[in-house]
Amino acid sequence: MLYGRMTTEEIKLSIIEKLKREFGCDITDATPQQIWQAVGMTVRDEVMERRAASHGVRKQEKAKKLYYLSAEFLVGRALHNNMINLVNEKNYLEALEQLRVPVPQIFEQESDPGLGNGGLGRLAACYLDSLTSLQLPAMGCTIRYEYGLFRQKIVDGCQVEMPDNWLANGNIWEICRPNQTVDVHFGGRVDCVEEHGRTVFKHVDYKTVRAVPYDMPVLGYDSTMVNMLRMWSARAEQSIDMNEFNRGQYARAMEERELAEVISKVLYPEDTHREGRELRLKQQYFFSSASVQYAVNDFIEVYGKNFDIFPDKVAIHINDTHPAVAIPELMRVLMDEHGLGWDEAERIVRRTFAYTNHTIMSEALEKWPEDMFKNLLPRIYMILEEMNRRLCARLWKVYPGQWERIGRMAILGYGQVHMANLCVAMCHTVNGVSQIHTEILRKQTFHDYYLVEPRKIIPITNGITHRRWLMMANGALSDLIDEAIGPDWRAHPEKLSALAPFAEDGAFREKFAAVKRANKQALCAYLERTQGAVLRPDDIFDAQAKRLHEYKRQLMNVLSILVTYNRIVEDPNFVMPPRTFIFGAKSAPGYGRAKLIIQLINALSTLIKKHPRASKMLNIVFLENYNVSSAEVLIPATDVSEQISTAGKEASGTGCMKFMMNGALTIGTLDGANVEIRQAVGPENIFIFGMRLEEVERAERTYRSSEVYETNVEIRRAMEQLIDGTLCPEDPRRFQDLYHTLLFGDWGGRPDQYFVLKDLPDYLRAQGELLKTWQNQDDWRAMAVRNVAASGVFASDRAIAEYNEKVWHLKPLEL
Ligand code: 26V
Repeated sequence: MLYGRMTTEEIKLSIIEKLKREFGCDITDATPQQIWQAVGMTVRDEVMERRAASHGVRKQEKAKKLYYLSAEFLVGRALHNNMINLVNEKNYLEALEQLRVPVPQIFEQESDPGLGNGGLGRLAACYLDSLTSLQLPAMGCTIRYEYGLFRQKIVDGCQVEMPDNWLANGNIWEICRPNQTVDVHFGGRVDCVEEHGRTVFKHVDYKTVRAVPYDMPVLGYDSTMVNMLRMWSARAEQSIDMNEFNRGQYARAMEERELAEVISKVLYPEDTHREGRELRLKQQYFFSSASVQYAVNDFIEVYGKNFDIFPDKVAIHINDTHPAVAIPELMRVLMDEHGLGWDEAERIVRRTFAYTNHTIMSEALEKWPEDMFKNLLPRIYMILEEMNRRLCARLWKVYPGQWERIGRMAILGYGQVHMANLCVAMCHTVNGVSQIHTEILRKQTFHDYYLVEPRKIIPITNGITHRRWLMMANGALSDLIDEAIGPDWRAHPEKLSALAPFAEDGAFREKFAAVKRANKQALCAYLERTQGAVLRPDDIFDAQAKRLHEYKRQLMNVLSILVTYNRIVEDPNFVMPPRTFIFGAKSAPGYGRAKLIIQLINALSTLIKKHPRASKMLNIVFLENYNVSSAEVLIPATDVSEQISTAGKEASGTGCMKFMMNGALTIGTLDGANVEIRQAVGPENIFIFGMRLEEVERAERTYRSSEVYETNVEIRRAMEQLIDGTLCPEDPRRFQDLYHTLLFGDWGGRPDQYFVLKDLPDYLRAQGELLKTWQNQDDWRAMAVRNVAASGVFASDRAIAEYNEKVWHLKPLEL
């Protein structure tokens, strides 16, 4: 337990004091934003006190430190989370209540940091939370994107991207550390010179971009330690060109600065043009280089230049390939800045880095044109050339004469730089994020490597932090769990298993249902307030919330709803339990078909609303701008979790775990972590349908979508409605592309490459089974309780413990 926790009285006084000092007002005339700031500053005082108390201990103890490099950290709002992790939530909520502050509205004043896009980024945030809670020294490293990804608006059913100005009101959590600024060099050329009888490489004529760090404290639950999320911000070397300015050339005076600083403006800039691709590569090198330089400086401060022990004191984790340039960057720093020889530097690098792969979709396995890479990062390119030469020579011994295979495994080849190959060749450990995904990495994606080093590729199934996704997002369920099994599960989430017997307890099930119902009402209120949507809280709430991608098959969900709609319209006696489908999804701005699917969801929603009888049983709501904060309201209110990707395509999925932990039942394919969810909860407590991986592999050779179309009347009907004006009377051709790709394919590709029509009949069957179960609420609730009870293994504390045991070997800091 902690010292110095503020009492309710102290909190009240502090808030009032801050309002007076910072804004010159009292609580009655403060704006909600000002109140939020005052509460935030009060929490921050406690956070910083903790940080000050634990600061320096890692260095004194000479403990190993992890740098977790990730292009994304979807951390979500910090205020409430910090209250919980300070184990002082009760006092804060009490104080706010006594000050008559409307709590949810105040929490909503905080903007959601736009530092991520999807599962990969949220996973990184969950992992920082667990690392800290387990007292493991770590630093998350990323870019301080000024405008994040984008804010999604739905206008006339279409996605419109707006800048996400998340820093508009400042960011009270961050601490700028200008003294730890480092320089990152782009362009120029490399000169070879002889110095003291050895060849050294001098990078000259480069452009410098300054990397300025901003740190956000990350608290662990009831832990004395504070880790940091370090966000690098790009600054020009010179803020303004005075010569140009004095000549009245104001735009030109600022030009250099704008060009340098564009690096930290947005996450995943559009890469459908060369400038965009180059900017992404710049971003990757920018934060990877800054992080590596910092890690080395920090190491030297504690251990001097004793680089032999570098891998015993520093672990660097590459989250997907985005930060892969950190690998040659560490080579560069060790050789060019500290004079190590190649062999020595390579030995250190190989023991330092580990890599997680998050997707097998080929378009996401990053490759860069060699000429672009060479122009932008000439010294790094040279290092890759040498690395590649040595790699191919080694592979030649294992695979003599097999040029094609060696070409597939090479870092440089066919005019491109292969980032995944770089990672697999140079990291000591590579992991997949679920069992099935790891099998695919071993048997397909990295098979050639697997044959050479069978123990390098290991499975570590993803996890989520139960602190944010249960304790914080679902306080009522958390209290109910305490009542049943005591509060031990909060520090040890695996103990949620003790809840299993309560599935058979009628009184408990009633209370459980009451919590769900209250959460559904809260979601209704939220959607009404934020986007004017009206929902019926007694409907089945069915959610598919994740990035929009064809492999995730939102389209299959839509077609299934359309089939149901047709059944209702055609049969006046048709009845079913009323059901609201909630979609939350952002599409990549340049991904036209994904955007079209968003339009289709909204068009079907409109069609249903127009039909008096259908609208009594069906409702579709598109949750605008799905993000961490709206997920926190959506997930606790959901009854049915849609996890319906084509088998083999979803690396893991983590939404599935969050829904499960909040008592939703899953309808899903045997893909990603669904496989493990089924193992954990038992096949009778989940609705599984669709092709298995082996069947997908077979169908890849034999499947013809036209067969389904020709033999299944309901599916044919729904398909025809895509092109006959039913869904878009003013533009009947609107959805033609979707029809066409399902039946004929595109760019010479296979029709229906994600097997939407193929799996649709079995999906409809599973939906029927699900509805039958819903009719017996006792059964349904018992199943839901069993899902919560079985969700403990999906806590990120378990995942991080596995990473630490198998990959990082950090020691918990005792304070
Ligand atoms: C790839 C690309 C490709 C070009 C367009 C922009 C863009 C942005 C991000 C990525 C990488 C996405 C990788 C990712 O988010 N993977 C997800 O990782 C989760 C955590 O492991 C996992 O649960 C999901 O299954 C996986 O899709």
